[in-house]
Amino acid sequence: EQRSPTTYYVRKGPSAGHAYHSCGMLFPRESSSREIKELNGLWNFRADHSLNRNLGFEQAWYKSRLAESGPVIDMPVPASYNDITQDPRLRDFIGWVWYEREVLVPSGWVSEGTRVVLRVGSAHYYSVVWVNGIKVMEHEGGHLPFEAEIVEVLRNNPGGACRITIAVNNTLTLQTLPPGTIQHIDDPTRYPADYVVQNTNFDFFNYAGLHRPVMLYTTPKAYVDDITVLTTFADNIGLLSYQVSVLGSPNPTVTVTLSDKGGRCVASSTGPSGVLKVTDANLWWPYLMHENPGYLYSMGVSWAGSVYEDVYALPVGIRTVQVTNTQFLLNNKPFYFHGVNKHEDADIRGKGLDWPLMVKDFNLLKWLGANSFRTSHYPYAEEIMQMADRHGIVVIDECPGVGIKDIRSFGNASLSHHLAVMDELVRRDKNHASVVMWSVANEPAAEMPPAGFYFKTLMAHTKSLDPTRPVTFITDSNFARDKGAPYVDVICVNSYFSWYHDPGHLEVIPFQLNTQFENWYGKYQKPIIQSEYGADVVPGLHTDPPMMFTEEYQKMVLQNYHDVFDRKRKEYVIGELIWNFADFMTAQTVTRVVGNKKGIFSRQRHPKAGAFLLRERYWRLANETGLLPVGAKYP
Ligand code: GCB
Repeated sequence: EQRSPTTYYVRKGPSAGHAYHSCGMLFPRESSSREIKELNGLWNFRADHSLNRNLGFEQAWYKSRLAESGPVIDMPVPASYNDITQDPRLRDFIGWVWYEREVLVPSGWVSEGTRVVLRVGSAHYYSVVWVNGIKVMEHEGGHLPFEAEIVEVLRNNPGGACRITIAVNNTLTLQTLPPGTIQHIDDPTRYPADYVVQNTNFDFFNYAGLHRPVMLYTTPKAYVDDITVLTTFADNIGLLSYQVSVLGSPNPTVTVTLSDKGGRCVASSTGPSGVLKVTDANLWWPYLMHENPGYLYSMGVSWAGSVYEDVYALPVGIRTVQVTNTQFLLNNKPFYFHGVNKHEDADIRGKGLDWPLMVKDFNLLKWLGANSFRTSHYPYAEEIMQMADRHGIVVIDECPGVGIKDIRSFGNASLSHHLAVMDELVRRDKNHASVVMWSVANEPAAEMPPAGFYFKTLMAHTKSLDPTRPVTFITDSNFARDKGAPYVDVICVNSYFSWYHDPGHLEVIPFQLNTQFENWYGKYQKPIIQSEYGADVVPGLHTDPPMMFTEEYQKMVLQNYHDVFDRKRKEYVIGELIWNFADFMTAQTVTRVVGNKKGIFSRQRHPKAGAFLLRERYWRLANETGLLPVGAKYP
């Protein structure tokens, strides 16, 4: 574990954490054969403030209780640690922090025939995990889950004691996703001694810590490891082809049943792969496109041997996705994205999963009449994806490929890590009906020479992982020079006319936006989504005529964009996603006022004037483009 002083903020290479490719990553669910113990709540915590951030490893803090090696504070999980205390050194901390939690495991869990798995929903960004002082896993990258079997370790420690220690390092390098650089500044005339900063190229605060639930769960020793479901339909027959992988048993007898919402079994099959046929299938439809959106069946997968049996229930929706030159088809009907970009971001908890916030946000989406969102700029919590499935909110699922601006981040090490992250993302989210497209990056330097090979490889790889969904990345490059665009299925463009370009000049929008669309469509003949547009508002600022940062100005930007969208959506524009759903925290810069204020809701989720404008529009669009009876009204 020794780290040399010159690399002291930097952890091992990205490849270290990817030992789990061949396995599944099913969301833990209780069943007659599986139990769960959530480890949310208070953990012990200490940031390693030593000069090289390496004291925790040198003194092996994982070997005994964290409180024995130094002072600890309470730290809630899930949450970012940054905003929990009043200490600016913790808010802006760079390096290793240590979490610890002790838990008692029921004796039945350590019996023969049971697997106990420790699962971390996400940790930013590099983690090392010990149980009772024994290292059980390492993982590179935030936003995605990782897990390890720990039953052997528990068996060595009678009495059920289980001390979990997790060291988390938030540093970003040119090879991580997102990328970043650690800069050491050695200038005693201008900076304090040992001065280190983390530089990034993305516009959100670099929150860190254990952001999602940590849990222990059990399965039988032979268990359902992964399920893949592909769906289609013909007339009124729904077809689900499934593949189940069972580990730990040579010849498992797999039984699969499909139950409708009322719990009635509508199809069944045996064998590790097969096709389920459902007559009079209820398709999965987006919110506001159908009277009964987000219809989910429950796919019960079980296998039984002479000794063990395992049962797992996976929610599945039946739907198809297809892209033409001018349209995005869901269940063979044109779908128009009227939605938002979001962040996992809120006061105090930062990027930590928060149930009240999550439900509030879905209620706001529905109030707004939004039928979709993009997981800008990283995969969101699985709990959020499940909500999207159930409420019929369509998702463009983005990986953490944000801020790829340095040419050194297009090298082999970066690419192979990026491919591995797509493996993890597709493995986690492949069965979500709400996910209709993968986004492999946001605003990379796509005009640089190596970008062509990089994105060609990345998108081909993603398609090989999932041949059923279109793939894209979000661009802000020049249409003629963008080297990734040839490989996308849908062009997704961000632009901020009258904001970053021609600030204050609303009158340029109709011209520049029209030209943007004509250029991209003219070159590629692919459908286009306006994947970001917007303007900052400090809530409560008003002027007439509208000036930048006022509520009136944001409304005028939106209105001007909408006029062009309304013309172009008759041709090839297939969606509009506002930047942003809510205000969010960023690094401190001269262009940010305690964070990015482009939300149509404040960070506390109060609407600005733009929210009401968008609400009228989205409901009107739903009436025009959905399949609801004409005249369907606000809720
Ligand atoms: C963008 C980025 C987004 C920023 C936004 C802005 O193009 O994709 O991350 O927050 O612009 O407000 O500048």
